[in-house]
Amino acid sequence: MPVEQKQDRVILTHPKGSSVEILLYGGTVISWKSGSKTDPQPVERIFVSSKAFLDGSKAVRGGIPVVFPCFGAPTHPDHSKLAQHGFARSEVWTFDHVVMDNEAGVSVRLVLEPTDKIREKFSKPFLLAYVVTLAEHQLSTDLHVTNTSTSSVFPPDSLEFQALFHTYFSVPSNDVLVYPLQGNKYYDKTEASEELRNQAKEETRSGVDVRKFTDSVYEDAPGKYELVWPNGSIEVRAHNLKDVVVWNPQKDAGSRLADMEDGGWERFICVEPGYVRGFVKVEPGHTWIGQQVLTVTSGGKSQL
Ligand code: TA6
Repeated sequence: MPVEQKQDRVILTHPKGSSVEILLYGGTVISWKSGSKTDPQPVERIFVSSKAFLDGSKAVRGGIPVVFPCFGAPTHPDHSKLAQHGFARSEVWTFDHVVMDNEAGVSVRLVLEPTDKIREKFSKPFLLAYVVTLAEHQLSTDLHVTNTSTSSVFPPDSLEFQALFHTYFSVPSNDVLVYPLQGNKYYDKTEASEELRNQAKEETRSGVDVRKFTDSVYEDAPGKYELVWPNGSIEVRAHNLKDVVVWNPQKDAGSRLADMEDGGWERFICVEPGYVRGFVKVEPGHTWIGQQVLTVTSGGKSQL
């Protein structure tokens, strides 16, 4: 069954064997199983901590959390009452409809509209639509943000936000590199002082690793990335998402996360396409779309 709706999740199955599972809570992709041209055997590509909460009690530790309308601690006045990474990853989305279901792929649309609970912390009118599309070796996630304001005040009631796909990629070890970030400006959030965290650095490495605690925000990044490990690789393409975050807490920071399984930091890398330096601005009646396209370019069962 290409699209299976369950009480708390939607499961997409591609005719060639790949699959994706989306929790309605947060619209969080919690599984993407796919093979590659070199090894068609589907393998889990997404990391979810075994200690993650999947019952809606808190944001999922792993998967692809949808970060909106703010990344990190809020800095915009419209977001001042929100928690870290905003509300989209902690609200229950609604299954809207099947967008596509054929040999090429399977695609569904979820929506999130303001509830009283959201409006208590975020007063701006909006409509979020999340389109998840599964192909044989590819997964894409598109976030559509519409400013539904009908106000005719001047200046227009614009919607200002940040958005990011907080993708946890499952990898067999920390022996993974991210290309091409050499020469790119980035901000190092592992720095002890706020002054240093706000100081731009230049990436000097050809391939970026996460063997030590890494929390780097690359600004105006290439928009096409390759994650490479000894027996596999995944390409990440981003559209309308000018920045990318690379994060791995490693043992010190990771063991302090109550929902992070022991040693989990050795089995994932977060490469997170987003618009997080500055704010997207959408005028009433208009829609912004941010997309990531993930393609397994090599590796499969043999990588384990
Ligand atoms: O994307 C990296 C980051 O902003 C890190 O600073 C760390 O906080 C991570 O997100 C996880 O955040 P969370 O709120 O899910 O614990």
